[in-house]
Amino acid sequence: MKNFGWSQVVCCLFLGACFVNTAHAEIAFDYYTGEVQNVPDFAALKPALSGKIANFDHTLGGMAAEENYSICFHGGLTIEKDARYTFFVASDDGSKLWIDDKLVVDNDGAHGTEEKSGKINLAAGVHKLVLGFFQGGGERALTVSYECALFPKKAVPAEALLEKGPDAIPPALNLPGNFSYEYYESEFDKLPDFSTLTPTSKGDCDGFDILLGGKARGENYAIRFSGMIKIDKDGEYTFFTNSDDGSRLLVDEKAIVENDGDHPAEEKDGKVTLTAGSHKLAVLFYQHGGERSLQVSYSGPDIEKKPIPDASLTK
Ligand SMILES: [Ca+2]
Ligand SMILES: [Ca+2]
Repeated sequence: MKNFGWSQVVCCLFLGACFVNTAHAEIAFDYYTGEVQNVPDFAALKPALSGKIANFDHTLGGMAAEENYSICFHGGLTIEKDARYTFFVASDDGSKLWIDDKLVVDNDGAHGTEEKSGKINLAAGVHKLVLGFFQGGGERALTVSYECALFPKKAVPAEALLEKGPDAIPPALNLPGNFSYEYYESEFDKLPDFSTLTPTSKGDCDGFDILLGGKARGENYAIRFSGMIKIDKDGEYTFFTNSDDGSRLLVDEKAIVENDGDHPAEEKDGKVTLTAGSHKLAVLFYQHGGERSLQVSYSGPDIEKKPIPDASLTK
């Protein structure tokens, strides 16, 4: 009898553990019908359906229509360790990811499958997560991944999601980025003379993040990124900026890439001969209206053209 009793207890504990895990591996959703061109302001709309679902299932287990709908997933995200995280959202059509009310990934607009990323410092614990998604016509897709120094890029597992986020936003973790920024809020139609302006804010950033972890507004601002680039080998290097709107890249305070003026995403390049060691690197960028983007790449001895890796940048 005693043994039977123990096995019942063990069985109950086991089932209890399973039940808890299942209940946590779901996120709340609100589903909205209607044609949109961007992730809508969900607060202004009335959902056609609400509930909870395992992971970010953009078909809602087959309950969603095939076209012309949007979903607001909302709940909690469990983070195991303090770190700076990069989040990736690949979607068809548009998506936006907020963590602790900060816009981390902006992948909005009507488009085929496209991936965008953004970075945020997160302390261990539960964080508030909101993921907006919409599907216009044709194909549809939605994948959310993340990475940090502790693990390589992987899909956010269902086990990390909770139906309800924390009531209060956890305080931001003050991890330094590898680069510095000065951010200026004003309307520009070409790069300003930054030396005559007072920055709206400044601080640390990771590489050339024009969203500044969600701190930048959507339009009418400029950023001066600055720091050092580590060069491993003497030789001639080509730098590239692909930007919307204008940008300029300077090495050791000399302009190498000139890509100024209002324009959609456009790439320009320039060459410079560098010795092995650390060199000053600055990238100036501004966003006027509409779309915005910035990619900074380089090529050189033994380096095929690629985005400048985070590991080569320091403050
Ligand atoms: Ca689509
Ligand atoms: Ca623009």
